[in-house]
Amino acid sequence: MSEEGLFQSPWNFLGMPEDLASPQRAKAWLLPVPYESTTSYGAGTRNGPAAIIAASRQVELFDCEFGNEPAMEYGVHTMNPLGLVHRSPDLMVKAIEEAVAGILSGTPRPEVLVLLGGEHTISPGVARGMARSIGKDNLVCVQVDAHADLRDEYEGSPFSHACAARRILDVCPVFQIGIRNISAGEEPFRRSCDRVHTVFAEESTAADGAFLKDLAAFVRGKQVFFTIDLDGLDPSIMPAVGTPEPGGILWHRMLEICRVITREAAHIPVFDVVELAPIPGFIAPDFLSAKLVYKILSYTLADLNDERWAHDPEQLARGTAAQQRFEKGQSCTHEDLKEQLERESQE
Ligand SMILES: [Mn+2]
Repeated sequence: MSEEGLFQSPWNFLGMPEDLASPQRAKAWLLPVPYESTTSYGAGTRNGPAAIIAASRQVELFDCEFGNEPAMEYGVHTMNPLGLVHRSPDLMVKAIEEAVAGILSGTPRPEVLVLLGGEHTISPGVARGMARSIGKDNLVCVQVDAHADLRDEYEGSPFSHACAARRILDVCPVFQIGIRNISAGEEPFRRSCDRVHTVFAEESTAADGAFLKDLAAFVRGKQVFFTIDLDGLDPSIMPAVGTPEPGGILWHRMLEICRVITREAAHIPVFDVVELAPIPGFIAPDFLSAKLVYKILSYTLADLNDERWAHDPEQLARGTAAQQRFEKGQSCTHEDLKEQLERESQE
């Protein structure tokens, strides 16, 4: 008996068919890390990864911006969730470091690894694991967040979620976007530290997007660890976080940020999406998170070489060649697009 039609798509990110979800075939690997321990206000981030995977099965694989189904080319392997260590945050961070370093230097290994949190505490472990496997000479971090997270210690732990960026700074420089919550103790450190560049929320959301040029320069030619604390987004589109702060980044600006990074960086070996605390019965934030992960994967892995897909705001507004064709009602396969781009580059 054929299973086709009788059963739903596999229970993995995007509901990928088994062959495209195998570690041998998939260029993207997804590691759920449902860790929650030091959360200070609203709880529930331990439910984040499962909610994102559940929502992702409803995300349309066809992406208008690309004019095809990017995931069907690169494939996504959903790993079993990481074993959790509850004895102390520093032991959990250590476990994540081991896991990330192991995955990035293993065979087979992903071109892009995504970690789904869980609380932001996991991110310093990611940075350390990356430094171990790919070195830290060319490594930088871009952080989207409402909070500077520059405390050296919080509630007795240097590995609290409130110290995430400070611990990443131990490894590599950090470019922060969307910040609108910083403490009196953090601000002098921020000003004195030349390894951290902070774009506060007002500038992050300004219509001209002037900071995108600084971002482009920061990531250009670098290996980038992109860490997304979902509370960097505005609570109007992302209320399902422990500490919602008004005045955050909206969807299209978030995509602009992602395009600039993927366009300018040498590579994004790892990114994480953390702090989703699902609200029972309210699925929009879960869906947004899933779609954001899919978008970043496609920006990173879809084999597009569109020179016009640059960081210039006007060009971003015009979209990719694929999107322009889609909007004109012209169907556009990936092969069509590659041919078109090759033709145009020769002209
Ligand atoms: Mn935050």
